[in-house]
Amino acid sequence: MGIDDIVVTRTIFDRFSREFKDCFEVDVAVAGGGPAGLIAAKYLSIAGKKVVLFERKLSIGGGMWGGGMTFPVIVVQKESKYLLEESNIKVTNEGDGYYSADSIEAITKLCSSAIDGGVRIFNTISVEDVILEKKKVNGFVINWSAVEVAGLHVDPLSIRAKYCIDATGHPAEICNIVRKKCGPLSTPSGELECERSMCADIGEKAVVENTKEVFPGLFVVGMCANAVYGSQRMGPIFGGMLLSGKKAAELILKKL
Ligand code: 48H
Repeated sequence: MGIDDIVVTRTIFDRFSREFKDCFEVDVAVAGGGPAGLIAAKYLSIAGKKVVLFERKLSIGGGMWGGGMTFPVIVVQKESKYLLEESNIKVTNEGDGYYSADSIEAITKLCSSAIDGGVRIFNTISVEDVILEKKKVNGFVINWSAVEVAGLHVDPLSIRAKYCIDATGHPAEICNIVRKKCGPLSTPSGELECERSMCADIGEKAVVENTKEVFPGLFVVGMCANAVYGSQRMGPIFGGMLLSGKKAAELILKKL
């Protein structure tokens, strides 16, 4: 039997349509598919919650691919290495409490285990705004990244979520939008603070402390949490990103 091009087209369109429609109303929506967003999404999903994750780029993984300065290795601390191992990522003990992993293995397996855990991931979709209802963030406003890149004036679509997560990393994109359009954040000044220069020791502790509800309905994880609350960056040590994602999942599970 030959291959019918139109059957291929119909299969792709119908399956996408089915899966996209299933994500119009979810428990949790995540903006950004870096390590922090993937871990948060995975642990929410394996706890039985319906989770959708939108990633602007074609590839999932954010800043983890490149390890440190493109050397494809990441470093984690003892207390976070179990989060790699739970995704079947090989971890090497380097002594003195430092552990290393291959960054490409780490990010591909984090993504794979999030999908196995039930997370629905859509790439090439950017979150460009939030739904604000009764002074609470209740979902994301989304558009094709290609529309964004081309600068086309195309109105977006929306999905509703009981809780949303800003996992957009350094630029803290969703928090910036919420501060501008919805009101003050739960930072001391109500504004986004300025991310601080490198100090891994402080930054790694801070990223877990800063993982919280930054505005009703919106949580921050990973590098975004330090950008919003004005804490240090930490370079290619990724334990804090993983622990932050796990903490966000636990905080949201208590609320759902
Ligand atoms: C959809 C979006 C949008 C949007 C952005 O940068 P990330 O890897 O973020 P984290 O917090 O998971 O990890 C941070 C880590 O990679 C890092 O940068 C570290 C540890 N830096 C330390 C240092 O000293 O520099 O991933 C964020 C993802 C990316 O894939 C973006 O493409 C995506 O979010 N994204 N997706 N809608 N509006 N904005």
